[in-house]
Amino acid sequence: VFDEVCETTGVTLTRFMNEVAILNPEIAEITTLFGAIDTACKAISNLVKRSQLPSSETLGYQGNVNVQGEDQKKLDVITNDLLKRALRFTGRLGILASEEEDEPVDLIGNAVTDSEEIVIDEGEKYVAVFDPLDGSSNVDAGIPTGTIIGIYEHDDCCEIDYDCVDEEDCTEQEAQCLANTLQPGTNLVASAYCLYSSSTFLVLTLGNGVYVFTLDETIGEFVLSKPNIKIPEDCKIYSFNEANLEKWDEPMQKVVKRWREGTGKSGERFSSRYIGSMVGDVHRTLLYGGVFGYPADTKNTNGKLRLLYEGAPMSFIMEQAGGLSTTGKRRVMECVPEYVHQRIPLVMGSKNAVQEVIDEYAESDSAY
Ligand code: P6P
Repeated sequence: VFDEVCETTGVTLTRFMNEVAILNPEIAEITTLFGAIDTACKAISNLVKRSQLPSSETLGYQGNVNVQGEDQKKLDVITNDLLKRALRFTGRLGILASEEEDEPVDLIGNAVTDSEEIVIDEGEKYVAVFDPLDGSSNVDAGIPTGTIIGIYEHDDCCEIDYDCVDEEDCTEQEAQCLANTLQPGTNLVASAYCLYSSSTFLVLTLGNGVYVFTLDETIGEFVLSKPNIKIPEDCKIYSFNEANLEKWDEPMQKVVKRWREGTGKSGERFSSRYIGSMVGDVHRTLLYGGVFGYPADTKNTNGKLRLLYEGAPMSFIMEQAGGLSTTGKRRVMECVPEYVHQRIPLVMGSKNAVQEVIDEYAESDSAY
């Protein structure tokens, strides 16, 4: 379906989504959401680029600490509000969860733990989970940052065997489940990230391949630049914060040391590339091949990255491009979040290199 429509580079995202909607009426409403994502990412790109100007209103810290315990930058708050507003006014969204929100909220801002307050109207059939500006601590130094978005459908809840019969009986977890936010990555219907770097790239999948759009600022449109991309199966780049190496578990240390020494499956000595901003590291991995990861360590016993709005959406894109994404023992896409801000160890990228990690863990009794 996509081939005859979407192999034409230069097609704008708007036209791409219109054609997808014509050919796939059942997902036409998702294309409406991407209209909002398109606009929001252009606006965030502009905010990021201008954020370092002395006249910018977005410099510095908001003065709050978010649920992650991180000092919230003004840009974190502004981009979160911008994305929420853009998605909310599509009329297609029932619930949204964000790294910058303590709990998932409905369209009018009710936290889902007040489950009797949840307002989900007919037609609001999607749940959006997102990190509005991942890597924002890097923005002052001009290092790439990004927005990560996952889209789920309002599923018949409690596939997770909660015993919540009706909303009054629900615990906070069950209320969140009720609000359909705690779904595994295998339930994703779409994922996207926007990378704010030397260019602004919007990379998306609707479950049928990965499409890269580049922002052409002369016309103010994202244009298709790499249709249906596939990650190289072999690679010579690993991308980890090696300062943590001695704190990783044994299987992870063994594999990375082999890649360093050139004694891994490929027999090639790998180079290390790491910018400490997930969207930038994953995008380079997707295009050049490689393995990006943030394993568990003795300090971050569940790793650092969030399953719901970082690990799962990025894993969906990586797998759709022919790559793999694992915790070591489990496919990241199959991990069911127990709570919204759950962290997950992950290693993703070129199939053959990630398979080395999976094989090493299979022989170990590691927890992950
Ligand atoms: P570290 C940015 O803060 C982030 O959440 C991801 O974008 C990035 O991959 C990771 O943390 C970097 O963490 O501990 O290496 O600085």
